[in-house]
Amino acid sequence: MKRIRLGAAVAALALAAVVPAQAVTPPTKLAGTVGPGFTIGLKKAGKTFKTLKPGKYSLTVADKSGIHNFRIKGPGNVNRATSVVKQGTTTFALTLVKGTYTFVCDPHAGSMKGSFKVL
Ligand SMILES: [Cu+2]
Repeated sequence: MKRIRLGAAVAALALAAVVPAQAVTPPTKLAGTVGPGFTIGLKKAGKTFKTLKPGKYSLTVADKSGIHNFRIKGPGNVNRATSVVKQGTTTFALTLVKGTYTFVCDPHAGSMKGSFKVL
């Protein structure tokens, strides 16, 4: 028993030593906006897009209205949103997997919406 536990401890230490040595890729930045009019948008490096690659993203949403919000929803249990009544800037850490993601303003989901695919 002791030997097994020691083995596990050594394995854990070895893993801890290896993981930080790997290059950590910073998350790709995305910028979402909603309001002040009836507009919602999402950009990467200042441009709209239709597709992204799977991976880690940092989404900063500028919510510029007290009657709109910004919700992003899709595969991998992604479902994050800003408040409808509050304004301000919020950053979400997202892990995107293959599939279709949508972003909407909940109170006006019929008209204020967009989507993109992760391929
Ligand atoms: Cu709205």
